[in-house]
Amino acid sequence: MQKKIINAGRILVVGTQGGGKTATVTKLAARTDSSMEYLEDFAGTIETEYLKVSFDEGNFYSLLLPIGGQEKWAKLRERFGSTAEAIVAILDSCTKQFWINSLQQASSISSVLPYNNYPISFIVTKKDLNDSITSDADTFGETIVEGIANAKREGVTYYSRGFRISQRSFELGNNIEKIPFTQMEQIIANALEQKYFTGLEPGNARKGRMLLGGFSLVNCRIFSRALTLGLSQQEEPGDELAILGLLNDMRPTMLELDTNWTDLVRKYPKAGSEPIIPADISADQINDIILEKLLANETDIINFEEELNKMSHLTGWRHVGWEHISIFEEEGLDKASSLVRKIMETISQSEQAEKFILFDPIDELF
Ligand SMILES: Nc1nc2c(ncn2[C@@H]2O[C@H](COP(=O)(O)OP(=O)(O)OP(=O)(O)O)[C@@H](O)[C@H]2O)c(=O)[nH]1
Ligand SMILES: [Mg+2]
Repeated sequence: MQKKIINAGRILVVGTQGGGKTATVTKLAARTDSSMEYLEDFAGTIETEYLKVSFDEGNFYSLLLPIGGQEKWAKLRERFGSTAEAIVAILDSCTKQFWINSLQQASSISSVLPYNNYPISFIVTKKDLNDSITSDADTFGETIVEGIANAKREGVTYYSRGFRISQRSFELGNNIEKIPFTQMEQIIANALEQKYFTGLEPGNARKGRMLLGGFSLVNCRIFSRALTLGLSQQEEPGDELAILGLLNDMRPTMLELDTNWTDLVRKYPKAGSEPIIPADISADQINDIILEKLLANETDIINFEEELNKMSHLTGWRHVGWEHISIFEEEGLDKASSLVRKIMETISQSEQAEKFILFDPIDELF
């Protein structure tokens, strides 16, 4: 008897940059395709990738498309979204302030989807790192307070234009009371990099060893940015989505990319004035912010799920489920894999809907 081969369609994987879209999907694809391997990469996805995830000896499959999470891929995301069969949103469990950006990416697609019962699910990543940081939160606080003290005394050295290539520096001075966001982001990234990595080589982000499980160079940067945001205050408050958009514009720190808040705010005019961080912040305060504002727990995930469900009458979504996983544990990959399979099965239940038909402006006007 001839076997039936089912292609369940294309599944779009969205979420804020550095959340783990490429890593998660590549690991899933590698389970059935031995030529695939996930290699840690300092650069983010350019445009998109096409990765085949299959079940039943390859007879039931989908193409998963992790779209680059940075803001510059917004139009591409919408264009690809209009022909995708389902959405998986990726949320980083170590930077929960950025979740709203992932949700925004998913909903930007649903405005172009002519479907009801459209399958959506979310995968919360970096469970391993969430655990490591929780148990090391005290050390994070102390390391950063030390980093600020060093920066005041000796100034800050950083590298731009590629990994550790062109060296640059800035002074803070001993009497500084408020540190601007751009500089604080670099101080935190430097302090954590110095504490949690060894053997880093200029020009080669793949060399060097992590000293804290799962805390990659990319994770160090995404986390430093989220923590700087968590510690900051803004004199002229900006719009939350504009701020998150601005922060999601680049993968390295702003200074490593030779940019800063003042330049970026021209692109995100609603983001408000550059946030500042009190220079005398204590290790305990940092610790509290990490635990309250950055690291997600079960309640955060359930609240997010409620938000998603509340939106479904507008979006046409049918929420299929969620998992909180680490891509470095088989158990996590098993869960993600079952979830993807469930999404693929749900695809056949989505229905064409009238409500999203776009009006024709020419017809309306004449
Ligand atoms: N510790 C830990 N790190 C993870 C996990 N999943 C992803 N990462 C790390 O997160 C970083 C970013 O992962 P990517 O897969 O490149 O993120 P992305 O969402 O594709 O990012 P863009 O392509 O920029 O949109 C990498 O250093 C990954 O190794 C996880 O479960 N645990
Ligand atoms: Mg990617």
